[in-house]
Amino acid sequence: MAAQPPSGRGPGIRFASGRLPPTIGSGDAASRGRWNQSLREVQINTRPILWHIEISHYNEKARWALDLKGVEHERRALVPGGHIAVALALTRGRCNTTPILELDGRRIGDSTAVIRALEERYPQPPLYPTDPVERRRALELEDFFDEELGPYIRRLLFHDLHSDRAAATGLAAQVSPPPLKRFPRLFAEGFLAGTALRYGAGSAKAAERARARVLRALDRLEAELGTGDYLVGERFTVADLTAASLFYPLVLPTEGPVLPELPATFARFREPLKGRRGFRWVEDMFRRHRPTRWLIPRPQAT
Ligand SMILES: N[C@@H](CCC(=O)N[C@@H](CS)C(=O)NCC(=O)O)C(=O)O
Repeated sequence: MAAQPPSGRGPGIRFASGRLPPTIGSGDAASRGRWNQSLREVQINTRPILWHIEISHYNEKARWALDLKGVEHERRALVPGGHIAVALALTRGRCNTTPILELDGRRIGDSTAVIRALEERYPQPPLYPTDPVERRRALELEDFFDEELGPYIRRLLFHDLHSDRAAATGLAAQVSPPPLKRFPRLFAEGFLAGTALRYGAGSAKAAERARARVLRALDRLEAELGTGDYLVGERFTVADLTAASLFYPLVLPTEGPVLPELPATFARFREPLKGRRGFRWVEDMFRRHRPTRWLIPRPQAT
C-alpha cells in the first residue's frame, strides 16, 4: 500500500509528551533520560523526508543530491500510480509528481526545486557553481535534461514494455505493493494502461519520436562535454548530476537504482550505445560521485 502522509500540517518539532524538555544538566538520571528522549524526538521530527519512487530517474536525481550532501533523511517509497494522489495530498494540490521533499516544515515538489532547497539548507558540497556565468549554464543544462530527456526516456522504456509482457510482469513484481505481489500480471496490465494514458507510452509513433529525442540528448551531452570531464567547469555540478540520473535507465550503472530485465526492444536500442562516450561518462559519474546511501529506515510506530 502507498505510504500515507503524516498527520498534522508539517513536521515541525513535536514532543510525544506534549511538554518542553527539562533544562540541560538539571536533575537526576531520570530527567536526563527524558532530555535524551526529547532530543531523539527533535531529531526524528526535523529530519528531512523524501517521498519517492524507487525506480524513477527524477527521484534518483533528488536521492543523489541528498546522498552527496550527506543529509540524514528518511525515505518513504510510494507505489507507482498511487503516488500521484499521495503527492497531491502532501502538497495540497500543488504538485502531482514525485520526488517530494519534506524539509523544515515545507513540502517541496519537483526535483529542481528540491535541489535548490537543499543547496540553500546544506551548501556543502555545492552543486551550483559560484561563478554566475557557469551557474546559469549549469541550471540551463539541468533544465535541458529535465525537459528534453527525462520524459522521453521514460516514454520509450514504458512503451517497449507494452510489447514485452514478461518484462512488464517482472517490473510489476518489483514495484507492486505487498498485497498485490501475488498478481504481478494484473498489476502489469494496470501499469501499462496508466503509462499509456499519462505518458503516451501506448503510441508507436510517440515512441519513435521519443527514441530520436533520447539520441539527441545523448548527442548534446557529448557535444557539451567536448574533451572535458564535466559539463560545466572543472567539477561535478547539478548539470552532471541531472544528466547522469536521467540517463540511468539507459545506462544502468551498478551504483544506480536496480531495474529488472529490460524489455527486448529497449535492450536492442541500448546495445550499440554502450560504446558511446556519453554512455561511458554516465557510468563514470555514478562510479565517481554517487556516494553510498544515507538511507534511514522509517521509525517504528510506537
Ligand atoms: N519535473 C518533475 C518531473 C517528475 C516526474 O515526472 N515524476 C514522475 C515519476 S518519474 C511522476 O511523479 N509522475 C506522475 C505524473 O506525471 O502524473 C521533476 O523534476 O521532479
